[in-house]
Amino acid sequence: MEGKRISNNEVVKILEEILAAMEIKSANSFRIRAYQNAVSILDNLTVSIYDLWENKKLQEIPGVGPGIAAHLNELFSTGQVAEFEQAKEDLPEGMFEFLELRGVGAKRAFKLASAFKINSRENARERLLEAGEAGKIRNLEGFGEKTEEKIIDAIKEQKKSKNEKQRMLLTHAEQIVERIKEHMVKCKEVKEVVACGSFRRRNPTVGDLDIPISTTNPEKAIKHFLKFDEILEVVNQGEKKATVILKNDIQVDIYMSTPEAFGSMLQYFTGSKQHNILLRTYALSKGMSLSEYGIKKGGKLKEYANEEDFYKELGLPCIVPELRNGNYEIEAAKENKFPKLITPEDIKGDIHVHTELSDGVNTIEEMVEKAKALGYEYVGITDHAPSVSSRGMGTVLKMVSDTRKKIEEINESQKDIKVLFGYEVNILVDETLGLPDDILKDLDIVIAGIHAAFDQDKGKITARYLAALNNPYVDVLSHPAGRMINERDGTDPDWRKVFDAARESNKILEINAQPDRLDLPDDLIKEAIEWGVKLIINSDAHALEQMDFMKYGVFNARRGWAESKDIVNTLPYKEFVKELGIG
Ligand code: DGT
Ligand code: CA
Ligand code: CA
Repeated sequence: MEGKRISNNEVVKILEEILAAMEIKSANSFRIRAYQNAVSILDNLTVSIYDLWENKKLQEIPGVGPGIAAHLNELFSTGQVAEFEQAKEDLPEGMFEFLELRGVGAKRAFKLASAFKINSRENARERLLEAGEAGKIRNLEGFGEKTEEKIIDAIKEQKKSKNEKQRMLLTHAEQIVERIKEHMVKCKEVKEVVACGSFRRRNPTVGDLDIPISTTNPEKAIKHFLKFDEILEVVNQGEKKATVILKNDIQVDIYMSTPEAFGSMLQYFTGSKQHNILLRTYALSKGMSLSEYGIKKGGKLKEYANEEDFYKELGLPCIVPELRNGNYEIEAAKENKFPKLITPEDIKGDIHVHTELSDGVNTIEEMVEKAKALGYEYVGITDHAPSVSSRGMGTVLKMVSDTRKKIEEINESQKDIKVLFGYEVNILVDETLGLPDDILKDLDIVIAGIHAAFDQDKGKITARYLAALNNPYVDVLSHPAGRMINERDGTDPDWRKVFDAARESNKILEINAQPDRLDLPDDLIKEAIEWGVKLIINSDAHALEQMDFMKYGVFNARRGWAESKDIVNTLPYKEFVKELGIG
């Protein structure tokens, strides 16, 4: 098939625009849901959608049904979709430029473009900014002064970040690294392929991939690498290194090394830059100089096949990549005072799991089966609490008792795993919780979390957290920093007060393992531990595959210097329930 190559980002943007048009026109809500689902899946793909289309594999993408596949087909063959063009025809075109602004959805975008007659995309945001700065947005129905201010900020922010490329999430980087490795091992002369840089340090986001390759024949290995079918453009090609851009816009730097010097290469390209700078200073004080080729002592270069020997030469134990952030790790290494970091195998259970009873996609039974397959001793089913104000107390009580009964049945029917029952309740703006104490007191687990009004000032956010921590039935504070990577910064409470309150009331702070949350962030994990606060790592899975996200939480905890004793879900069941005061 010959078509018009369109990048994944552009495809997603086109679909998001059509979704907005559907919303304005109040299209069938099932159709909207199906589209939203497909868009979020396509947005997370690391392979080229265009390539899948070319190979007639569109329908193999989960969530892409025949309808969307037909639209994509039309898009790639003709460059547009007739139905989309029609749907957008009578809408002011400027509105589509507003969809990427934080806090602006389809309806607001439509209202803004209509009110100011912004009918073309050209200069649309500039025109909206002008209207905002002239104080005209606040007068529109449903807007107000605060919203006006937010829209102005959002436009300015977007202007700033326009040329800053988004960093990819660690999960996406992992998939790409796997495919590169799969390709490289087909070359006989390649001995080892290790993705270094921020990837190896398990940074939550990765800018580009840095991949040293151990080989006996650099020329052949480079040639082989350049045949990788996801390469869009070769930016730079030398005898021992190459830089390419992949079709998904990711940059990959590869470096060839002999097996004898591979350790030095790994050390150098793992970084971080700050770690390397500090290490170099330390080495200089001992009369040694470092490079990616080895260590020079008295003018003589010595090579290292592995990193252990490289660090040993400096009189240091090999520092784990997650700690190489220029954060006292060299001091700790000098004194051999390293924490024994937690590992994924230490985790004995996951107690933040959603099911179809709220916004998850699987049943309780399916999530329990998955937890068993992961070898856990316990799993907590903690859906978002049903809302008393919208459903009424009678209905809520019935839902709670039905769910409890179901979980009791599962516990009676098998002995492999203990299933705990609880809810994730909202910490509301008025500092109360989403369920009354009468219900909370009978639950095994209460997880409290902020899900709205993140941008309150420090005092108010802190007060909300303290109120939740002071409730005797709350066990865990979920995703405490409220950040969404690449989307929003999150809350900024007075952390010392939050940590104090958690420690004093014996409450647990969560390390949420969702790859776009990783919340608490690593620096706060380190601080919380120093402050004597207990932590738990949860997947917050909304589908059974997401229970595998646990490892990202563990990586993040390692970056925060956490040992297994700092993380309560490394405890076996009996001690864990004692810790939570269950039973
Ligand atoms: P990224 O790609 O932005 O997520 O972050 P990194 O850490 O992967 O950084 P990158 O790709 O610029 O460089 C890869 C590694 O190369 C870095 O972690 C350490 C090493 N490196 C880069 N620039 C320097 C430098 O100026 N001095 C030293 N000593 N090492 C450097
Ligand atoms: Ca990098
Ligand atoms: Ca790089």
